[in-house]
Amino acid sequence: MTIHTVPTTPFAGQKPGTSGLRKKVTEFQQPGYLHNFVQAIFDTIGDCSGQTLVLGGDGRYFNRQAIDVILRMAAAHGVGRMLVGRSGILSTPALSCVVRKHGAMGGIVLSASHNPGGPDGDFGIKYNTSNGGPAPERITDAIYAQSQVLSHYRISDINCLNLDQDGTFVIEEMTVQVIDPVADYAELMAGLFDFRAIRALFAGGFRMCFDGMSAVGGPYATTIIEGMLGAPAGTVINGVPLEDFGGHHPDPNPVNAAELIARMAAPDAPDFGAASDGDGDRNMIVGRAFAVTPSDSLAVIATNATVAPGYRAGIKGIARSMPTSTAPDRVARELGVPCYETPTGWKYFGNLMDAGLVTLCGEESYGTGSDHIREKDGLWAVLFWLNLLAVQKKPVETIVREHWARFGRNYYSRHDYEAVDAIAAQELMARLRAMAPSLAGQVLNQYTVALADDYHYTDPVDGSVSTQQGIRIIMTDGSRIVFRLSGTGTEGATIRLYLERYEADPAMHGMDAASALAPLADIADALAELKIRTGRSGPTVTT
Ligand code: VG1
Ligand code: CO
Repeated sequence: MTIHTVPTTPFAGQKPGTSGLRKKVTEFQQPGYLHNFVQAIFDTIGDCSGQTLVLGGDGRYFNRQAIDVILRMAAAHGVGRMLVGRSGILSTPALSCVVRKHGAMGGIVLSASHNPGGPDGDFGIKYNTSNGGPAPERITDAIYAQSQVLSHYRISDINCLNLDQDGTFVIEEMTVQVIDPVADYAELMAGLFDFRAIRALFAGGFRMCFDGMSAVGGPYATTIIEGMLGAPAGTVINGVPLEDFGGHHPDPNPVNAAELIARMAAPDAPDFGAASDGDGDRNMIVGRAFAVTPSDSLAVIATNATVAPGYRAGIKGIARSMPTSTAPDRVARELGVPCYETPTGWKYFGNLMDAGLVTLCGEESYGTGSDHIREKDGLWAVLFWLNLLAVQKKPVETIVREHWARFGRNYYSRHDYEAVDAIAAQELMARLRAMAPSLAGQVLNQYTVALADDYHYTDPVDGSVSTQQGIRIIMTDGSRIVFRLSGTGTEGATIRLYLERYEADPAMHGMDAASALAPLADIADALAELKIRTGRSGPTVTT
């Protein structure tokens, strides 16, 4: 066993985006590419001697090779103990749970989340800090800066070991502990939710379909929903993680989880449907022929938080990302708790949760979670809904419609223009940025603009500032149009257009979202010249 110092030269563009560094697998396969980024992480986090780190990923193609490299580099950097999920598997929320439970210094997550996998798909890597959450910008910026100047990496030449069985072994001075990827997480869930009530629900004939999307969520859902909660075998579909997710896009929305949506629309549909994404941190909630928007799901969870034992004492506050609908804000107002608005990406919620300012967080992109960990948590949201259904014994659709009747309905939709020309996308955003200051007061169709700006955020806890987080155009009635560029894509640029319209009158709650939002979509297209500038006749994906 020898530790080698290997000369290397920087790769351009190793800049973490919304959630870590995401690139094509082929880019990661270049000799030294992964090594350089991991070296930049070790250089940035400093002395790890005697410390514990956690390592795991969503099992996609290249996961195993990456685990091998990272273990050998961690050993070369004197890490005391590495907790690794069996076979290199840990969902993103499970990794966050393990970091917190075992007092680790941090963790390395291997995932490109909702992006497709396989040899032609995407791979990703992200560093999480000791609170279990994604590293804040100041750390990801430092990792990037280091990746651009480093001249060597350090790695042990030890042959890597069998990670398919639980156990402990030593490489160099580092102890490697292979752990059950599900156990710690399952125990945490059992403490938050009323498993007895949910078991009784299933025992009474309640039927559910959970779509694991051939991603990492499957084993967690199978152990907890079919195992601990007694749902019949077959409740979890696509429950075995595949390196390429069966060729699908592991993104739980009505477009990509079409199989689940079809089952939930069938005459013999189960009572409840759900799905999670590549790394298990997103969720979609579906009733019979009724998909719940993520923003509404967060609002419903906030309204009913106290049904779950872990939240009996009530919630301290809510945080949502800026493009997420303002439905949760209305709940926060009624509960008398604060509602924070942050830029897109879970890393912005960490400080708020650490400071005890919020309990629940959510994003429009099918992400929901709480301060039980510091990542969004797909299965947590599903278990919350199961707990709610076990208590209220009403269909999902009824729960949501009653919520709208009480708080009003926020019609909401996101339009994605994927893989458009990067320069055209930059120009489109630059033009909107320049236009924003003059929009206030303008009348656009039936709307009047109250405020238009390029959203920036000052973290209330540490005062850090994040600029250029999306162009928002807010109308006098609270309706909104938001434009931003994706920070997780790996091809060209992806423009996201977010549309929201608030409707207080229950008589107006029966429209489909597309028609309700059509006037706002027209205004957005006219302002941004979306179709002309992207050369597309419409969005690639509408959710
Ligand atoms: C997207 C979503 C964002 C989410 C991020 C990571 O980012 O919009 O809300 O936090 O993905 O989710 P972007 O920059 O592409 O819009 V995950 O489940 O891919 O880690
Ligand atoms: Co994800």
